[in-house]
Amino acid sequence: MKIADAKVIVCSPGRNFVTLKLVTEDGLYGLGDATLNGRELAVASYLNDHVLPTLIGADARRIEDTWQLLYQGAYWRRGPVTMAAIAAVDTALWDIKAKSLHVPLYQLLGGASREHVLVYGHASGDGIEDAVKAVADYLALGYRAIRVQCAVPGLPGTYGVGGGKLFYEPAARHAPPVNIWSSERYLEFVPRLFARLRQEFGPDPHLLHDVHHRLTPIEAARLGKSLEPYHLFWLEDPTPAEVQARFRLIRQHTTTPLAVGEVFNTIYDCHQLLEERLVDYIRATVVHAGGISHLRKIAALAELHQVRTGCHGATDLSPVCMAAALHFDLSVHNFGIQEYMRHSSDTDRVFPHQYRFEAGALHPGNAPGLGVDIDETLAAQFPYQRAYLPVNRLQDGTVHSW
Ligand code: KDG
Ligand code: MG
Repeated sequence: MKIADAKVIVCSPGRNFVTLKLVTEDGLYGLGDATLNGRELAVASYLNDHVLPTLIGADARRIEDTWQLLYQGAYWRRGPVTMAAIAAVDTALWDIKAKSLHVPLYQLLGGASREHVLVYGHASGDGIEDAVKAVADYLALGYRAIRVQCAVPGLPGTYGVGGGKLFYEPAARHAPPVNIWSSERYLEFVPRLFARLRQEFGPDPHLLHDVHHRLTPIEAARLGKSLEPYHLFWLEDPTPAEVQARFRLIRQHTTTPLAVGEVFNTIYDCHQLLEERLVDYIRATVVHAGGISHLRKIAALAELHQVRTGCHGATDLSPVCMAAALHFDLSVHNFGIQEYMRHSSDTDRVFPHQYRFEAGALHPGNAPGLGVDIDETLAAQFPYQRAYLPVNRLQDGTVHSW
């Protein structure tokens, strides 16, 4: 089963997506997401200029061998561009293999470990009472787990405040938007937000919060401690994780569960966090962590240390990635939760998919392969638009993590 054709499809149905399509000599095809928000064309070039010419004529059944060849064979290791490109090839090959065997992908990954996949949605507000209303709206839709972000009083443009829609798009055309940040104001505000949410909704809904890498370890420890009475499902990315040992300090001070890893590319980014059990959920997902093959290795290491998965699932991860993540989530034993930020209707039309939301959970469906397709004619009507993620500055102008 040789790979006969390979193409990269770049489109922008509401936002940019990079999709790899591999076609075999038998006419089967598989899809892989290669989207890297704000740096999309770098991955498209990596695939077009360097990877795809080496894949034509290769055996589509040799998934692990292809992964190792692309990883070790490049000599230059890791990094988001390389790993998104490898992920796309890996995902497309798993799609082809499952289609060739006429089974949904999760059957090849060990079969279903559960009936469906618990997901969380994104509620937000310009003030605490707006956020309370947004959470009520999500509960009415059937969600059982909700991430809550809220504009910090006195700060323009707080991360994650989405204007009342079911999806939130931080990337903007032409130039990076500039947000202004104050950790002092944020640390004073967030415990008040969650106190109000628990007062309104009681102990049952799972509540999550994303710090988006903005605090120092001791500030993160303070936040985790002050949120303990409101028992969050998780506190996400409390501090940047390039130095994994930073999490020791947070861990010494708080029992609030921690989630980290949406920007991780390989197991080497998180092995210490897992081995020392410095986090409770690992957020790496298919497109940014080397595909299904590599993500399974991360999950296996996490399982050894009782860390559960919580795959990234924001709007910039295409329905191809979402479908792949759902097959993975359904199969691994140590699944925790899946982020599910909905896509625009244009995106859903370009990527028809089988996965369905019901009662706060998703199921990938039982179509052979991933259960997701791309309408190339429609995709061509939405050409690429250059877009940038925001940058963040402190009130005195200093650049800060966004
Ligand atoms: O591209 C960046 C987004 O995916 C990210 O900001 C979303 O932090 C995020 C999340 O938790 O969904
Ligand atoms: Mg996040």
